[in-house]
Amino acid sequence: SVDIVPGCRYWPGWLDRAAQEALAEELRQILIEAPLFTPLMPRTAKPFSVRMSNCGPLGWVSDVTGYRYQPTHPDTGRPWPPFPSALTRAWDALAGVALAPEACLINWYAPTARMGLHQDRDEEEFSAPVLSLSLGDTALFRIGGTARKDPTRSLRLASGDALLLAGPARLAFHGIDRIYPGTSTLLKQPGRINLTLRRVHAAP
Ligand code: MD3
Ligand code: FE
Repeated sequence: SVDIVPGCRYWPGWLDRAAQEALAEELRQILIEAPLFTPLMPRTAKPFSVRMSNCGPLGWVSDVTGYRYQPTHPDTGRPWPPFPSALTRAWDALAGVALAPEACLINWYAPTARMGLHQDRDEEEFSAPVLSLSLGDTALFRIGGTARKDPTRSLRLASGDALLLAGPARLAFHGIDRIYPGTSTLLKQPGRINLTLRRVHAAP
């Protein structure tokens, strides 16, 4: 793996093409059970350009009342589907912690979607890392430090790439500046899926 900033490790091509195809097919089934929803910014109710779903015991949601993790889909009220085994295997291989993940946020980027610079701080356990897997079109990812004004560096995340955010990178500002449509043939439409595996609660 490659170190991007302290605590941020990168494995280009961690999933081979066959593993990407198998995971993409599992995600199609998951998104039938737990359809993509459009998160809204708290207070302003402005929609995110990224659409989302989740799998695992908990899922991240955002609506006009705030950000939170919950065990059910905000539109259907049903529990989130279980993790595909490929995700728990990736966590066991790369996360380097005994704590099991509790949530996997599924982000869907249409070619024009973006995610502004933000920190992930809705979890109570920051000692556990976040593991990201990318599928489909390449994205321009940006990561800085723990202050918004800190300098940033950019990295292209391609289909099959894995990124681990641990230690000082766990609370780093980060975002997605753009998608490069037509850079992958994995998905049946232009766009990108990012999966982030997370521990939400402190160790029992
Ligand atoms: C750095 N997702 O879901 S993945 C997110 O590509 C998110 O969809 C982006 O930011 C995406 O919150 C970036 C890489 C990533 C994920 C989580 C992080 C970087 C991170 C958490 C802390 C620090
Ligand atoms: Fe994030």
